[in-house]
Amino acid sequence: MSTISRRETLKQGIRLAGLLAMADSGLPALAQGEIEVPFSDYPATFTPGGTGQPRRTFDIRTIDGLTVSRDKFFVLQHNNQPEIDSNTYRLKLSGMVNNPVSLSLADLRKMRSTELIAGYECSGNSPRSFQSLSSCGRFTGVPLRDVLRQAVVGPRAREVVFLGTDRGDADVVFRQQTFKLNQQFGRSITLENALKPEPLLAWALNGEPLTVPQGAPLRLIMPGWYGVANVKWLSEIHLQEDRYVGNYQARWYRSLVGVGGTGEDAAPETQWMETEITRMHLKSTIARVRKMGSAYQMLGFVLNDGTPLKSVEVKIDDGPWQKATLDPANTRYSWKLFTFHWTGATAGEHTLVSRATDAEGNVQPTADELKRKKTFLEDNSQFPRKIIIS
Ligand SMILES: Nc1nc2c(c(=O)[nH]1)N[C@H]1C(S)=C(S)[C@@H](COP(=O)(O)O)O[C@H]1N2
Ligand SMILES: [Mo]
Repeated sequence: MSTISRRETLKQGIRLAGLLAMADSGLPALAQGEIEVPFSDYPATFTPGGTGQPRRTFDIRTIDGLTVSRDKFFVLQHNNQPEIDSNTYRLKLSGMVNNPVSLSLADLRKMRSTELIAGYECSGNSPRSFQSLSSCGRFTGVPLRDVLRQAVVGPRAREVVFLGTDRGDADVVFRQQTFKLNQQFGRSITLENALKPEPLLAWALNGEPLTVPQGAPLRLIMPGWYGVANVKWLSEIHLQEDRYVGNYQARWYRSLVGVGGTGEDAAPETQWMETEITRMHLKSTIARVRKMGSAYQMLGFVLNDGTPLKSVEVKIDDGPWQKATLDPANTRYSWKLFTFHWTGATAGEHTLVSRATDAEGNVQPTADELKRKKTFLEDNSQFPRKIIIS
C-alpha cells in the first residue's frame, strides 16, 4: 500500500476516533488500533532545534506521505533570512554571458515551468540530530538551463556561481592574515552540471509560494545534492571560467578522509582526500515503529544522489538482513520511503537498523567504516535504533 492511500486511511481514522490524535507529542494521528512504539534511545523531551540562526528541524517520526508540508519542512541557513519584495525582485545573470539579462518573477513564470519532487538533507544531518535536518517536497520552477540559454553563455564559461541575498560576517583567513568580512552566501557548480535537465529555479513548494525562511521568492534546487547546494534568496547567477572557492564552497563545506595505508593517520602511505560537498551519499534510516495487533511496522527513508536502489534491508538484533519494501510512490529524486513488517517479536530490548544498497554497488557504511573521516559532514552511517517490547 502506498503511503498516500495510507494517509487517507489515517485521515479516516481521525474522523472515526478524533481522540486518537496525539496532539501533545506532535505525532501524526494513528489509525485505529495502531500504537506508536517509542524509541528507547530517543530522549522523551527531545525538542529538535539548534543554536544560532533560526532553524526548524523535522521530526522524522511524523512522516505522513512522500512530501513534508511547507510549514514542517526543515529550515537552515548560515546568516539572516532576508525579506525580498517579490514585485521588485530581479534575478541577475552576470559574468561570461552575451545577454546579461535581469529577470523579474513574472518573466520567469512566463517560461515553461516544471515540477519535481526532491528530498534532501543538510550535509551535517546525522544520528546526533536524529536525522531531523531532512525533508522532501514538490518544487515548482523553471529549469536552470532554460534561464542560462536566455542569457547566452559565453564560450569560455565553465563555472556557474549562485549568490544569495543574505550576508554574514566571516573570518577569511589568508596565511597569517585574518580578514573580517561581510559576505554574500555563495555556491557554485560546473556549467556541465548546470546544463543538465534537473536543476530548478524554484518559487513554490507543494504548490504554494516559498516562505521567507525557504528562500522566497526564488531558490535553486539541485536534485540529489546536499542541502547546501540549494541556494536560497537567489539574487545573481554569475558565469566564469575559473573555479569558485568561496567560504561555503571550499572551506566551510568539505570532507577530510584518510585513505589507504595501514589505517593509521600518521602512516606515510595514508592519503588525505579533501573534497567538496556535492551529491548526497547513500543513506537510509528507520524513522518510526508502530504496533498493529502483534505485528510491528517500521517506516524509514533513503536519501541519495538519484542512482536507482538495489535494495533496502533491515536487521533485527543479530539476525539476518531482510528486504524492506519500497513505496511505489517514490520518485528518482524524492526520498525513498520503505516499510518493514516485523512479526514474531519477543519481549525485551531490540536493536533495529537499516541499510541501503544502490544499483552501482554502493553500500551504506557502518559508523565504524566512516571512522577515517575527520570531519562530521556527510555522515551517512547506518543508524541503529532501540525499542523495548514489553
Ligand atoms: N542563501 C542561502 N542559501 C542556503 C543557505 C544559506 O545559508 N544561505 N544554507 C544552505 C544549507 S546549509 C542548507 S542545509 C539548505 C537548507 O534548506 P531549507 O532551509 O530549505 O531546508 O539551504 C542552503 N541554502
Ligand atoms: Mo546544510
